[in-house]
Amino acid sequence: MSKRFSLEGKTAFVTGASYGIGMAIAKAFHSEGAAIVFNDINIDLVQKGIASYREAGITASGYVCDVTSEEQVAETVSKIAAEVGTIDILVNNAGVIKRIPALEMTAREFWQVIDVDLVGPFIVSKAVAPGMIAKGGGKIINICSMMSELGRETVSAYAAAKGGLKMLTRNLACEWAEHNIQVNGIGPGYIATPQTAPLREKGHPFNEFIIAKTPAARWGTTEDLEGPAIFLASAASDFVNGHVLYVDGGILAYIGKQPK
Ligand code: NAP
Ligand code: GCO
Repeated sequence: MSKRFSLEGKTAFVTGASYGIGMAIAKAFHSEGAAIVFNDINIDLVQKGIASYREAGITASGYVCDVTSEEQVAETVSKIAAEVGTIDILVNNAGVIKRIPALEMTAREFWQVIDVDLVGPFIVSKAVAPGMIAKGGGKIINICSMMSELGRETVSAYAAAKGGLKMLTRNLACEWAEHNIQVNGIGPGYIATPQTAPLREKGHPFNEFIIAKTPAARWGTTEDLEGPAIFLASAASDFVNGHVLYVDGGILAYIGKQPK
């Protein structure tokens, strides 16, 4: 791979990366030479993640940290700087979803999603940026969603959070460009991970629905996200800023299969 996509000598911090999309992105970064750091919400997940990375030949550094806690995030970012190195690449991947009709969702449930999916990326970005500024630059990638652009029943809090995350991406891009920090997003389509497992159960109507709404006529895989993530984490994207790169098999371009 040409040097412009190299991540040699970089420290990459991927939040919520003990499995799923975050782990796939972290492994891709490692293949391009980055040192891998991740956090998750409890020690069991962190230990599971470290073991999974080790099985893939990766010595990853894992930390227990709730991205909604400013105190835990500040402590973790300091530990990473001391134990691994100042963070060059941040991927705000940690997230939750609650699929509840709006009329049935409590404000507390709504806030819980906003807290992790929108406030969390703000907290972690704010904690990591000073180190990037001191180093002369960095890369921040926010994991957005189809719901950054589209709505659907039962995911009002998640869509509000991911829509806000798109605008947070654009705003931080504007504020930190002068420090050579590029802030972009990746908007995955419907990806086969534990988060979407309920929607892919055999015979679930949503499974057929999504395949019909996707020109590529398939669910995405975490591997589909690896190349776009390497691009946005590398020098190849140094003049890309405030952009959300949708990796969706064409969903956002598609009005839907025309009746035969
Ligand atoms: P996921 O289950 O959403 O993974 C999220 C990870 O973040 C889990 O390890 C989770 O731990 C962790 N996490 C949750 N709350 C946290 C907190 N407060 N602090 C730290 N870590 C926390 O699975 P995924 O599908 O890989 O999703 C990863 C990201 O991609 C999410 O932001 C999601 O919204 C986004 N996304 C997913 C899809 C898709 O189709 N799968 C599409 C578009 C965007 P727990 O296991 O304990 O919850
Ligand atoms: C849902 C799904 C989606 C995906 C993803 C799509 O219930 O609609 O979970 O929200 O997770 O965000 O991009």
